Amino acid sequence: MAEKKTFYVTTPIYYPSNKLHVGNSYTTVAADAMARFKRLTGYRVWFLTGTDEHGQKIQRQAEAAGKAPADFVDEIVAWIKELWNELDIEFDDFIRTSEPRHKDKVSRIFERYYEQGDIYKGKYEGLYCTPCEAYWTERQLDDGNCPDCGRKVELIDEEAYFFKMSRYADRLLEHIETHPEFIQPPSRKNEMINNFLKPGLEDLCVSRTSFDWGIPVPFDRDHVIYVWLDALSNYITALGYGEEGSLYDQFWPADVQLIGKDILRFHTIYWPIFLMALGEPLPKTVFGHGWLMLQEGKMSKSKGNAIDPMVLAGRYSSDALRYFLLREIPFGQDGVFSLEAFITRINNDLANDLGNLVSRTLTMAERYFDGVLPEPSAGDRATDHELSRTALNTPGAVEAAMDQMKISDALAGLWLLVRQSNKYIDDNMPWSLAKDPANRERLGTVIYNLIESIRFIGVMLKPYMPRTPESIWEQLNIKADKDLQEWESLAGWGRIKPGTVVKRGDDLFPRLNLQAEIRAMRADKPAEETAVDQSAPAEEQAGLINLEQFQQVDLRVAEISDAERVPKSDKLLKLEVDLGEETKRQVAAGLAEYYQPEELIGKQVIFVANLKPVKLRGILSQGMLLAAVSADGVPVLTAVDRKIAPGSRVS
Ligand code: ME8
Repeated sequence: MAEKKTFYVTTPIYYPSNKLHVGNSYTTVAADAMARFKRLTGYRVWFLTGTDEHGQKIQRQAEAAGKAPADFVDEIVAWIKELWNELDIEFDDFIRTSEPRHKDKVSRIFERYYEQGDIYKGKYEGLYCTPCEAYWTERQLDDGNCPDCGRKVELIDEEAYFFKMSRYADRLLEHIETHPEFIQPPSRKNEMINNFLKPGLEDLCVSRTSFDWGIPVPFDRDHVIYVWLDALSNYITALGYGEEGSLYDQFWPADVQLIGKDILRFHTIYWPIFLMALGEPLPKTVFGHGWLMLQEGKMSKSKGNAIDPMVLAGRYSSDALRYFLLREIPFGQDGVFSLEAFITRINNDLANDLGNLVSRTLTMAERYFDGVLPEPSAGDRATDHELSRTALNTPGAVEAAMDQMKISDALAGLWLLVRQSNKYIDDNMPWSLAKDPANRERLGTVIYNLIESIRFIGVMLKPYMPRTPESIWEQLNIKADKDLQEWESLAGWGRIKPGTVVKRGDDLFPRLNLQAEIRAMRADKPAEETAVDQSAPAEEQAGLINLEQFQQVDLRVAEISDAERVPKSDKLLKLEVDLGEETKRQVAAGLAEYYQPEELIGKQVIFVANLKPVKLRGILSQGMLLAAVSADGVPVLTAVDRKIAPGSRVS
């Protein structure tokens, strides 16, 4: 049997200085999705994460908490592991830089640099940002402050060891220029070249004497090794670098090292130079993703304004949080985390699109076939081909996107199949087919195809939302049939067996009430955070509404499927509109003077779907069509720019 291809993916190792926030979870969730995707598609994967425990910042925080650094970090590391467990992060190894397996190797690496003349002893007089654990020159400061975090820098004057970065600068520049995949996304490459490499690399101070929470320099124990040299080495020490027959031989160089853009300099300048000095190959790709911001600005552990991922996962499920993080922001760009956007995604993509597809299909399978999956007939209807073709093409599209680290695009591609499946229901109207026994075979084919499509979706969802497929397998009754859950099973259409007894389960994602969620989450927040939102009266007086108020109106695309005049009324038309729901809605609209019934049929209009029903001239009206009104009072119906599935949300 051929050897499996390997895939090594890493996250930054986080400072256990405080609980992690949703931004740190973002990197780890992305790495986990990548790792799971590669495992699913046949790779032997090694996924490493961990904690960066040394340094002045941690030592000071431990002191402030009245604890020894080791005890201080132990507690936070336990919490971090619990968080990863909660978010279904399936790492293969978790490295702590305080572990002997790491410390011993870093000492040896440092010694080797010294022996081969990469490190020499000198005196450091300069500026240091403790929160970032970074050295700066006067010229690099931003208004006298750290250019990365904006905080005050400290003047340091101490004897220290230096690494001769300039020895490797030309080789690094050449590597970056000849390996376009090394720094991703490509937009970040020039920043590194122009801001750091081109102006000339200064030697890097790689030891400190003013504190002792670190790995001692083996031959000069008053010094501890600079925390970034210590931390960056984790990516190879965890693999057992230097040991005979270790994982290092199988997995290095890393395929993707995922980091936030804030630490790109450390990973694309220092790290490759440290590796070059060891004569080791460089990682294939270092991917610097964007920032997840709050509406009020940057989130940060030390600012304490962060959103607790444990709370979000506990309340909304880790699958929902993972989906949001991976789908909302094109990987690489900055994005905003807001509860509104989060709940809206859950409602639209997870409750409406995915949840409804599964619950509608299983309800119909039970109602029309007692849950026994019918045999499909080998018809050649265009709609069946369209569905199976989309399903068969989706794995390739998802894989292509993942290979370029376009995780959000991968999910968008998968959702095309989800939506296509919903459209398939609307196009085939199983509830109409069910009315006539002559259509029984056709009805069976439609239900079969939908179930098979849901199976496809379940398999492809696994890397992103590991729990939801389990619930789908349960409902499809294929929990024990592992073959049907594998990526390879997506190579052919129609693998789920007729006769399988499916059973509708709980809704995958119940619809949430945005207002209620905002109120509930706000109740958990400290007063100063809520105060921001209470400053709105001036806006309200000016007649403005906020986003939440707007979102109370459920606007949908409705397709008019029938229209007729109302006897004895000049003004009213009785319409039937399709909102993608199982039954159509009836509406009485004051359009008879302006539109002929025939011209309305097939039109897609914007529709208010959550208006209280009323009776007009004895006709029940379940919603309202939106129209613009001209100066002389003529209503002109609103339309959508191009055809879209009935029921699509307008927002
Ligand atoms: O820098 N949006 O650790 P750290 C997106 N120990 N990602 C964010 C984020 C945000 N708002 N905030 C943080 C360190 N991150 C070092 C790393 S590696 C050898 C040493 C993510 O705890 C992002 O990936 O400050 C960033 O690079 C990482 O958390 C920094 O975590």
